[in-house]
Parts: sequence; structure tokens; C-alpha cells
Amino acid sequence: MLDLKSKAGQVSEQGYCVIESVYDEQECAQMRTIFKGLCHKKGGFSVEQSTIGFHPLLEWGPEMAPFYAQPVLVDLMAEVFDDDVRLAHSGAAVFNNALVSPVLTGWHNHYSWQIPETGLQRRNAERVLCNVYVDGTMPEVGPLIVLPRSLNAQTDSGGEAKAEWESQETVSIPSGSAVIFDTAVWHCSRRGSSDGLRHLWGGHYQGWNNPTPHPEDNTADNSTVTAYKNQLPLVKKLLEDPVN
Ligand SMILES: O=C(O)CCC(=O)C(=O)O
Ligand SMILES: [Fe+2]
Repeated sequence: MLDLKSKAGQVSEQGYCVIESVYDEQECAQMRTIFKGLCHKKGGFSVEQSTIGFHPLLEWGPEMAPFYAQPVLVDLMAEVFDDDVRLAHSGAAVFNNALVSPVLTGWHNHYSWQIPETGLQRRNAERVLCNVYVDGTMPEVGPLIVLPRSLNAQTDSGGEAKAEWESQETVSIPSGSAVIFDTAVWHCSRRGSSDGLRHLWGGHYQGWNNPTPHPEDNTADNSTVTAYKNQLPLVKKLLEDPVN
């Protein structure tokens, strides 16, 4: 059994936590099949299109909805927020290692709210990303790199977008693993050493009691998502306000 409290503690203490192998090989194979079709719909890979993004993912690929209904991840985020969990943004990217440049994404964070002059004074992270790495983030696939931070640490940049930063940590996790991180965490990613694809999908999540909008919020209201909401209570819980 996963110790949710200790994992949520890691999000406060170091800004992120890893949940290894949440999805099994069969589920990962299903996801790759879905993304193969979605990438084809977007014209496939080329020198001009070495990465293919899907935002909102539930608009481009509503058939991914059931994978969001993962109790371990949702329960862990509920612990992080001390609140019911809302999916505020769905997205995905598929990187073709044979075509991408060495830096997949430069250093950035997703915290876009006002920071008081006296600094952050949070009891909980108010918004997190939960990224699922279908192929993992091993060196051959392409690492995720994070700058660990405690909950109310300063959010200052640690250097140039494409550089190595002091105290950076390389996250190397197996296929089907998830990383949950505070939007205030600086992160970047690098190309893998193999020629394979690197599939990443996930979302931004907030507590239902925190209605503060965020520039990256997105929605997907389509009949397939509605059908999944009616079929899978957890998909409904993530997308529909429990009060209504
Ligand atoms: O490629 C990665 O691992 C990081 C992607 C990223 O920056 C994000 O999901 O916000
Ligand atoms: Fe990011």
C-alpha cells in the first residue's frame, strides 16, 4: 500500500513526489495505441513537427478519460490539497527522440498567481501537475529534471533556461509512472539517448474549494467525455463540482 501521507509530505518538503508504475504494461500499450492515432490525426512527425502536443487532451483524445480515473493518484492529490480534486487542465505531448533537440523543454514553472511581498504563506500547494510518463523518464527515454523546493521557498529562477542548475535533480522513473509536482516547482526535460517516442500526458489539478482561475485552465465538453462521466464516477468527480 502506498503511504499517501508520506507522499503528500514529499510534495510539501521537496515540491514533488513520484508514484512508480501506476499503470501496467498493458495499459501503457493501450495509451501508445491511442497516441499513435492522435499523432497521425495531427499530421505525424517530421523535422518541422518533432513534438506533437494535445491541449486539451480530453478534446483531442476523449478516449484517454478513463486513465484519469486512477484512485491512487486522485487520493494522493486530495491529501495534498486537503480537498476534493478537480481536473483543471488536460494535456499531452509526444516527443520523437530521433527528431527533437537536446533540450525538450527549458526551465520553467507553472505558478502564475500573485506572490505576496512577504513571500508565499501556503498551508498546501493550491495546484499541482500530475504527469504520467508512459515510457518512463530513464536516460534512453529522456529525463525530467526538477529543482526541489519546500512549500513556501522563494520562486526565483536558478539560471538560464537551457543550463544545468545547481541543486537540480534528475527524475528517472520506469514506464507507467507518475510525477505529482507543485506548480511552483521549476522543471525542464532533455532528449533521450534512444530514437524512440517519449509519451507524456496528464493534467493540472486544484481543490474544488479553490476556484481561483489559472491561465492554463482548459475544459473539454464533448459527448464522449459525458459518456465516461456517466460510466465512471471518478471521472465525474474530477470534472463536476460535487456541490451541484
Ligand atoms: O517533458 C517533461 O518531462 C516536462 C513537461 C512539462 O514541462 C510539463 O508537463 O509541464
Ligand atoms: Fe512544465
